[in-house]
Amino acid sequence: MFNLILFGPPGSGKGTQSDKLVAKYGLVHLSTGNLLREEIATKTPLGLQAMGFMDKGQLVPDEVVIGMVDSHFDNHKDAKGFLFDGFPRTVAQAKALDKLFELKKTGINKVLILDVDEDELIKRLVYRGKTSGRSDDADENIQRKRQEVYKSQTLPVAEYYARSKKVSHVDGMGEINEIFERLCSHIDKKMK
Ligand code: B4P
Repeated sequence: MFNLILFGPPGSGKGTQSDKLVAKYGLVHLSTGNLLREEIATKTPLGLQAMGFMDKGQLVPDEVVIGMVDSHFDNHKDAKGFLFDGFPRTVAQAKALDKLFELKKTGINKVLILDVDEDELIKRLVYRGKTSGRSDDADENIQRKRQEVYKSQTLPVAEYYARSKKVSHVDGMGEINEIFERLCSHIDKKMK
């Protein structure tokens, strides 16, 4: 199995790049953001619980997200690998993923972190908000809150993985295809 984590602040392009990466490498895309939005769209109890947190720019509680990832993992037993997009977002989630991997006798091959300036992040999210219809894109205060949450709760995950020497930073500024090529060059080196 080849398991990749794509990491970065809200608006860094994780979703955008994941779509291209899964198409190229045939990995199963596991985006917790997309899974949560599907739960909201179908008005499941989990979705209704998650919506209150997402609309305020907060993270959804760990136990909710971890349970969702567990079942997604089980639904793709024959996968040749996973691309984790937006997960893990807390150290507790990273530890839960380690346990899950231990059970499945697999592990993380690479963690790629997209680095993007904060002004550019806000600009992208404001622009996305004009067309996405996403309630967490609705105003700049929520977006600033999401950047704060990233710094306080999600950045420690990067430190957690830095110890395993599987982490590389990738410049996430510039054209989408240019950034994609940068990501691919790291993955190709690791797959050789
Ligand atoms: P996510 O769905 O993960 O999304 P995101 O962080 O907002 O955006 P992403 O980085 O994927 O950016 P995108 O490609 O769209 O999270 C949403 C919410 O769900 C979280 O706030 C949280 O509440 C909840 N959640 C999700 N996972 C969770 C977890 N594990 N634990 C707890 N809660 C969780 O790019 C942004 C915009 O920029 C797009 O419009 C795109 O077109 C544009 N763009 C991309 N690349 C560009 C480039 N190079 N140049 C210009 N524009 C670009």
